[in-house]
Amino acid sequence: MLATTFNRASEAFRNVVSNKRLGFRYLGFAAGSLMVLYMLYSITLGPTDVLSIPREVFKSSTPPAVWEMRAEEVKQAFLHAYHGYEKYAAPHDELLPMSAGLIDNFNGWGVSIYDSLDTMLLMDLEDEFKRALPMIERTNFTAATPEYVPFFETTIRYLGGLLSGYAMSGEKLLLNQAEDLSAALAGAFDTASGLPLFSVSTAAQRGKGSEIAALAEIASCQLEYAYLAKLTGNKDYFDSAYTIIRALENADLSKTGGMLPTKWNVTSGQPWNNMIQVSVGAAADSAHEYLLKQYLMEARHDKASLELYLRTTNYVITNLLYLSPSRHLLYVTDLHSSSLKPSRIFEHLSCFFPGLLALGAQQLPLDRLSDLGISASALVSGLPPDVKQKYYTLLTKYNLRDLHLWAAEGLAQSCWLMYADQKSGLGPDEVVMDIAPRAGSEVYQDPTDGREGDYGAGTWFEALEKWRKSGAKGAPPGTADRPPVTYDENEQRNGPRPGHSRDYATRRSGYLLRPETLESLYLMWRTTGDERWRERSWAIFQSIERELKTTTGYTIAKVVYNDPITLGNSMPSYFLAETLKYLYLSFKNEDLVPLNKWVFNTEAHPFEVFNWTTAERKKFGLS
Ligand code: DMJ
Repeated sequence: MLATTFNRASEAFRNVVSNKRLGFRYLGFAAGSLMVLYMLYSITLGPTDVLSIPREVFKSSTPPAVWEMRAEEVKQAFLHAYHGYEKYAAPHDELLPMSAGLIDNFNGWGVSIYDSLDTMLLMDLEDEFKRALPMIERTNFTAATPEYVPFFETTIRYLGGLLSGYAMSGEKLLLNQAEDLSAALAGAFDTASGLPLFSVSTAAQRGKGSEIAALAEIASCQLEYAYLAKLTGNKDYFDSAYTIIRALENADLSKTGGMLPTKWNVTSGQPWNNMIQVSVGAAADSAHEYLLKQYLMEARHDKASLELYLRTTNYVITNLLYLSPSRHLLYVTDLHSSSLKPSRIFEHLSCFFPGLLALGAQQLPLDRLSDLGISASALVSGLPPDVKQKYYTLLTKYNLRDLHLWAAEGLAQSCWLMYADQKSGLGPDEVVMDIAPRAGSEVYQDPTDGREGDYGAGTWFEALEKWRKSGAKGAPPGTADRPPVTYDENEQRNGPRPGHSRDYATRRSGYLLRPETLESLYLMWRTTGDERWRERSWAIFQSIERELKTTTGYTIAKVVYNDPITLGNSMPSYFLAETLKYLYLSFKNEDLVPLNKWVFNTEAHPFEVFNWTTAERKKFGLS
């Protein structure tokens, strides 16, 4: 708006100068006003070459009633899966759908029941919910077997399920069990730093695990424990959550340019820098998610979490995003060892990241960070000068909200194409992107960009800089719609015909019923209103129905590109907690879980946004 005011002022200035009837008095006045306006403009917005590109929002022709029918189909899918679990596997952990068998792979307390509670509540499945309660009541979290339980998985699935089940139903049993469970898990925090150990004996309340631990496993319980503190008033839970937040805040991140590395020492509470890896995929993913979500869940109270979120997302945008050589697919990868070289592996697990960026771009005033008392210099303090320079360039040349959204759009599209490229319509778990175009392949011409730059093997941000400096014409690199590239049988076996490369090779060929892509497609649709994302979710759901439905439930695929695909024998509990929930929410017209009122934990269990009261602040020692 100020930019428009500025343009109008310059126009007025030009008119004044050209109007011969006006004397110098007026000219002086106009020039003075212009100076003041310009100063105001530069202070508020910074440099004048900030890029901002208007975006188009696609509306699909699918009528609302059809979306409701699609949501109903997902509900039926959930019922089919859950009834199969009840019939063949309850109260054990998970169903083995190909053999009508069962498995106890997550403590043997019936993880599928806990993970399903809030999905049932959202889908109005009262009978299933009522049948689940007695099974939950019977769980004894401190029984002698299993001897040790994994802290991270137990927290996100069991504790998360109990807490959101309570938040959505008010059923006191669920809160009581949540308290019992967290008391049983207390031994996990028995480290010098307060960062949790990998596993814990709930009977002996004793933690166990290596001193060197994965980021995701030490920093993905803060939402659950802060929420529990809010519900119970118990300071121990609050301390558990905040010890982790403060450790991340005070860690020395100079070796990784402000980014949280994947390995940490739980004794010192510092990053383990012997073999550095930075990533938003396996071993790191949910820790990044929780930075933004902590800030949102506590009604934007904890500025440190927000600063860390901004710092790490800016790091990812400038360092971990790349374009594939021919199709210019935008992807996120990880960097290894002291040279911090990209592995070019693109994981399904990383596909939560575009949704996170979209959520942040919707919920935060990214282009007016000064409103939150955050400056560019605060985000780079303590970092080496070359890194500072990079951040400075990033933060001032671009509208930060646009930048996050472009990254979200490009990544969400690549995540979707991993599915759409396969005949089965199901995406593999990991691919490795090509560095250079394959021999014989022609340069892919993007139909909507209308132009194709030579972006080389550098980062996306470098390509973006080239695009900006050459006039920023067309869509930013990697963001425009691209068509799928499906291989025929011969290409699948012997490699693509010339000019038909997908730009990647499959590294892990299974689709494990994972939610990340569907989670991002849901968030992209809800936060931008663009229905392309919703239609893509529908296409994936149809593939799941066609390829993975069994007589007892749904199963994973071992190889997504075989024709017919090769099936595995597993129905993970996150399929009930996350995959089907995000699908259902994508097709319901009503916004059942408004993103300004609820925050999803990393297992898609929604917690309600809350404020700390004055009494709680005093009790917990919050400023
Ligand atoms: C889920 O259990 C959680 O989303 C976790 O954070 C990582 N991914 C799995 C499912 O893929």
